[in-house]
Amino acid sequence: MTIKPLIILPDPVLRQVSSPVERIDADSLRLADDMLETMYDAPGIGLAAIQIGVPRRLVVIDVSKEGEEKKPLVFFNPEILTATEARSTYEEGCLSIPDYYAEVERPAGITVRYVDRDGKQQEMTADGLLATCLQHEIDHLNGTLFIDHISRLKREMVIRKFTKAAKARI
Ligand code: GNR
Ligand code: NI
Repeated sequence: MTIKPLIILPDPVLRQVSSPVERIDADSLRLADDMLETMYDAPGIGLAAIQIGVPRRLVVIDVSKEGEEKKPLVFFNPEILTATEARSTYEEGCLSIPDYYAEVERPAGITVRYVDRDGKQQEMTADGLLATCLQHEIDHLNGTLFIDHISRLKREMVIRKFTKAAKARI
């Protein structure tokens, strides 16, 4: 397994729409394992393939609490089937927007359809942090970032800050 470098705002790669994973083979399973290792190293609770520069519809998540047993989840081609009317608000962060956090309101519960590591179609109903994280990751597959859900003023401030930092690094 390999820890991969993370793509950081304002890299336009983050705005790409990812394509479906065609088949669950050794390559796609290795990609999932590399993503899990990269996520645990960061550390983060979720990662979309595009965050390591791979435009494929693949998400990994682990929302287990520290000190508890790890619970790695892998979702190929996840799709939201239903969302609750009820909303919940979490302070979100993103490994592609380091050290910036903001409250985002999203549906409190969702049902997702996805393909698992064995290539089997599955459905999962999620609430709490898992529901929020799944929506954050599925947004990445569509080129959407959590800052797209905050005020334009805040979003433009964050983008400006990260654009300046990127220019200073070149
Ligand atoms: O590590 C992460 N924490 C987090 C906290 C609240 C809501 C969503 C997340 S996902 C984020 C990792 C990440 O950037 N995934 O794309
Ligand atoms: Ni993110």
